[in-house]
Amino acid sequence: MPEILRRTLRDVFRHMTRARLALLPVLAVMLLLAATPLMAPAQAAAQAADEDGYALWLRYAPLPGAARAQLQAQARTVVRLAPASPTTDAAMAELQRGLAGMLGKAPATGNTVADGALVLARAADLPDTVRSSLALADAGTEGYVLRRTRLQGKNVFLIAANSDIGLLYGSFAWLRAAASGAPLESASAPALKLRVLNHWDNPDRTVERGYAGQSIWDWWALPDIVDARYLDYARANASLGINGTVLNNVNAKAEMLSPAFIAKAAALAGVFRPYGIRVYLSVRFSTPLELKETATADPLDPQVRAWWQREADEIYRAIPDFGGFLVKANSEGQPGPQDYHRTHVDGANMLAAALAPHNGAVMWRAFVYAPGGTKTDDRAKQAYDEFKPFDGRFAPNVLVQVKNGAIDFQPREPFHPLFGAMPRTPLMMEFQITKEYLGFSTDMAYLGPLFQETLAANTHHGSPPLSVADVLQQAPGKLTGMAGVANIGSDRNWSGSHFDQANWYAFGRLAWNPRGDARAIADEWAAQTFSRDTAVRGAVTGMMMVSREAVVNYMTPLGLHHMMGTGHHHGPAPWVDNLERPDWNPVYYHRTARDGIGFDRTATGSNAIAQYAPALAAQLADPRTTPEQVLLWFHHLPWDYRMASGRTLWQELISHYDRGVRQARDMQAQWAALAPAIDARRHAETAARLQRQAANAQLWRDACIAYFQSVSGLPLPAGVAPPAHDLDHYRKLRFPYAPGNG
Ligand code: GCV
Repeated sequence: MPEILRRTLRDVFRHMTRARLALLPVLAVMLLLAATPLMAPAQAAAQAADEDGYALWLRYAPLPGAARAQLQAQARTVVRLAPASPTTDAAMAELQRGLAGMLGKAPATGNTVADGALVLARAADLPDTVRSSLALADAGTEGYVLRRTRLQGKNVFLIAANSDIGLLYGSFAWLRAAASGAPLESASAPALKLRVLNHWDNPDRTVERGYAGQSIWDWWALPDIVDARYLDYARANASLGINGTVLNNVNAKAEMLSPAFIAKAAALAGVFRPYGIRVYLSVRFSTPLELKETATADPLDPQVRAWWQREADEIYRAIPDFGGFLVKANSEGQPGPQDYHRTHVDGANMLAAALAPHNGAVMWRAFVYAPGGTKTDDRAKQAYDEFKPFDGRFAPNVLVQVKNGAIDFQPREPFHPLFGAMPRTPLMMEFQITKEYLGFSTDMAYLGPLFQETLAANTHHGSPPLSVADVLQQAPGKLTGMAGVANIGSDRNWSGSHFDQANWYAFGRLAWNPRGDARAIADEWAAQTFSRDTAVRGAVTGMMMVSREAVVNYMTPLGLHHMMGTGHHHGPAPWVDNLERPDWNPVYYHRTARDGIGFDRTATGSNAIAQYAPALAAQLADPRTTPEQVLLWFHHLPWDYRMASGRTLWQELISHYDRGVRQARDMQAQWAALAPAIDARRHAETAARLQRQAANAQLWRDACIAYFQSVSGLPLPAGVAPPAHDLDHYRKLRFPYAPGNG
């Protein structure tokens, strides 16, 4: 989009009053008309067919002429030298599907090597000379090498790997490169072993914090009726290298381990197996007790241990490659070993013993906080306090699964202090892909930058200092992993909005390579999902890269956190101070007062900074050396505190809220200008969401400023628009049917 149009639009939006926002649809049409001539005819043609988003990034859209001819030359036939298996069948089918889409015609398949063949071969299927030129040892058990080479005297393109699943991943990588216009030759292997989605799906098909319809698991119909969609789910995940799925909510029901549900899980496992995806279950710690099969759930009780062993044996009879258990224990009212005066180690190791003979793993969550908020003066400290002393005491098949930050998936959190603090324990990252606190699936917030920011953070532990990504990989020979709380549901477009698909995508790509670049991932996704055209994908990527920061700005800038509405977590409610647990109240976190704002986590406050490595703690002890992005997470500062910009904290805070609103409006305008290049359906569906997002941004901005002003007593800086309503108006807003409270 040309700069002049961008600036004009920005000014228009900036000066719009709320009443005029109603005119946005009209403006969108005007923009559409105005922008049409800016697009090349080819782009305009590309928008013809409406799309519903079901195909995700696996659309395999027809390639433009030159690219098509080039690709055709690399895949005149598709040849399988590897033996037939369900997994190589899947690879062949995907290559056929992808090439048919991109070239307009599926190439012939066979097993005769000819010039221009695309060849699938395992190391064992290749002559020594070719094998040794490929450095396949680096590919490990899941990686691949994509290389032009000579084979049997012919020029071929080789997809090579040490295993069938490597061939499938290599096929997806080859198709991704072809679809997005990236170099076809590459080699890659995953950095982490377990790359797992966590579904928070309930047996009644509600989804806790789900904003994409119902659960995609039709539990009622399973195992007899197996929806074809499960296969597409497997394809999409395998295309990213995701190799595990926890089917049910961490707030688990005991029935999930009943024979009926094991049979349902087994049916899903059967669909996923060729795609390298293992099924896991979240388990309720008190299951044997609740099913009335034992008199206690004490992890040291022999009968309880025997019960879990029998249960594991039974699961593995039904699902031989079952992945293991995910456990939320002694957190938010869930049962756990502490109910019997036992420890997290006792609980995790009991389950680990039951799974070990079958090669299963326990993912034991570190998201714990005490009932009543009584155990500590700062909820942010509890996980570290409880888990750090147990470093090195968990069984080898236990991973401690740690959320990216110490509170709860806020728009921005500093990395969790446990990363780097438990060097003798495999720590597994837990990100939230579903956007519980970032505007559900209505607001656009591309999470790639959030994920990358955490993974790249310097823990200051180790020498040389380890990043969070290094920590995830730090235990050679041990289990490693990354989990993402899924944003997938029964909605036709899978994720509730088209752009939320990018968060699933980014999670998968970063689970494969935690050092990946969020912008490059966005660009790759945009090319496959919308258009290969440089200008279009550039504009889409530009919006995506701003979107999460926009949300931070209009919701919780400068390190503020946990200011959302009660229960459903939609909308601003910084004033809430009456919930039974102190650490459920927003006022507990932002501590707005006449004298200033922010949570003092230095030595004069909760001293949570001491949980970080000394060099980092020293940096965080001083507001001057604390990054402004997280300033109020660590410090309570006076309103007239001077920021790096020269503005006071009060002025700066307000300027962030205003910036967030502007950014939301800018995204609307940028998207409007893309109308000629995107199919009408996906364009309109996204435009409607962006309009809602702009209104949501305004609501957050106005409500928060009204609240802060009511406490600080300060006048608004000159030129700042007052909130549209008084504080009472915002306090009275209710959202009784907000989704995701399943
Ligand atoms: C599954 C937050 C969410 C809960 C979620 C919990 C968790 O508190 O609001 O819905 O429960 O995190 O991660 O266990």
